[in-house]
Amino acid sequence: MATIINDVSRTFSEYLIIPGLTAVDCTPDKVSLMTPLVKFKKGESSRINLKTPFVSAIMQSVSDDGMAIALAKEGGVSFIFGSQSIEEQAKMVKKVKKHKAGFVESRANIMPEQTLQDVIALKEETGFSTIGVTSDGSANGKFLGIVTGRDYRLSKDSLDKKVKEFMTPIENLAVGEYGISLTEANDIIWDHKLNTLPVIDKKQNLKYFVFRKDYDNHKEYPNELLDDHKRLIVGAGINTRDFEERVPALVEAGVDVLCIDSSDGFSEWQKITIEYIKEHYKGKVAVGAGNVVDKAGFLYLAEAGADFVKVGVGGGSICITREQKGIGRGQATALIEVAEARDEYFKKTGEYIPICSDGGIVMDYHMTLALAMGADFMMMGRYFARFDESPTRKLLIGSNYVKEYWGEGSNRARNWQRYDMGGKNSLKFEEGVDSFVPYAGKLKDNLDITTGKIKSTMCSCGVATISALQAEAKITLVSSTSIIEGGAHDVIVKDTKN
Ligand code: RVP
Repeated sequence: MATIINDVSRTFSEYLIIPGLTAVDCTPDKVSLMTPLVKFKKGESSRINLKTPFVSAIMQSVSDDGMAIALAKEGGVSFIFGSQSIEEQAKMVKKVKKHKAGFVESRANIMPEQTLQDVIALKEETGFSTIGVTSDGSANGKFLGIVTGRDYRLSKDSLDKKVKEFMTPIENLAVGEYGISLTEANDIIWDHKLNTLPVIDKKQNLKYFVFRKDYDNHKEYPNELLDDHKRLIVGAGINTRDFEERVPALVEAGVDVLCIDSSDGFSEWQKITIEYIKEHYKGKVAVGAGNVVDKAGFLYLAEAGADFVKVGVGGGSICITREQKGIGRGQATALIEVAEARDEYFKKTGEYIPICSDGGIVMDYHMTLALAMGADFMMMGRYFARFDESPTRKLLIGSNYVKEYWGEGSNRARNWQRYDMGGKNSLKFEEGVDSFVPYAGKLKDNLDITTGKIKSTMCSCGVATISALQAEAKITLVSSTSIIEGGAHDVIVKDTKN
């Protein structure tokens, strides 16, 4: 007979944290969110520690090189999506590793024959107000000029006016030569009173922009996550099919950490993949595995050699795996069981394997709950998809801006390897949806608020580190009636827009 677990499996919203004694010197500025990314032995520390306990999801609509740069600057890591060609993925990894603080590859570009209408559309779609004009409209094409809000007047100019007629052409611009240092670039910006300095190579191809507003950049990013060569740290998703070709290309590109991306990670495929990486790279590149939802799944991947284990099946905001296949488990219950298994494993073997809570985070307090329940860090898709830095289009729907967000199991992504059960190479049925999420602005601004809330809750618990939170937090189940009590209730909330 099948094993029936009669305990209900639960989600984050069914729990709350009970405050502990807050000491006078326990203030948010003293709270550290540092947390291990990869496994380590008792008495040692992890080779990579996150300074913010967030990683961005291995998804087309979330993690490209732009997101990876922005998140590493804030102390987290992006796992660049694997549902693209090996060459394209390796190229993105390289871009992150080559990123130089203050030098930004242009993300909004246009051709001279395009029109003012196109400029306005591009500005809306990308959110960027400085647009590079290149011969082929690419970020590294032959540089011809720039367009900013100062170059046109919507009240006077016709929408079909050609870009070449109103752009500021290269002849009228100060430019930096490729190879210039940030200090030199900033000197030109100050001397010429510029807002933007285009940096071009000998063939006049656009390489970067340096923005005046990024001056003193390094001071803005105290949590920046760097490798031994002062390059940003980056991760990448891999699958259990083409790893023998993909992993070498990613390692060659400089990837710091890999993660096997699968909706169900309790499989021999994952063990084979981990063993290949361990045998060929002897620990030089770390590899996380998953996803699992119970002790058995965790132990299997831990014993196979995983550097971290990802927890969660079916909880993602765009995920319909539970409806389609009937597999999964409430995220909180899955996390609690795996965290217990991780602690037991640590006691027994002296090896601490970090666990990552993946999917289903909706409210900021869910993050603190996940950490308190034992997660070392969390992977999020929806959260990051809402920001300027995610790779998808920003659209105006009705009177609200939204960003596109689609699942890897949707027809749009066609990431069949993630859902592969060993059969033919195709997506037989969808396990994800294509959706919109409310646009939320810049990653940094949102992250500051979110981490501020986490730190504040930790102070309420009287703890200043994630490990202390895990050891000391008191968590309680809540009834559905007390969930209502948690929001504004029995009052008429004022509409602050009026
Ligand atoms: P969320 O943060 O709730 O949006 O969830 C993101 C997670 O959902 C991903 O990290 C991944 O584990 C999962 N995912 C991605 N695509 C799909 C799908 O199409 N079902 N699910």
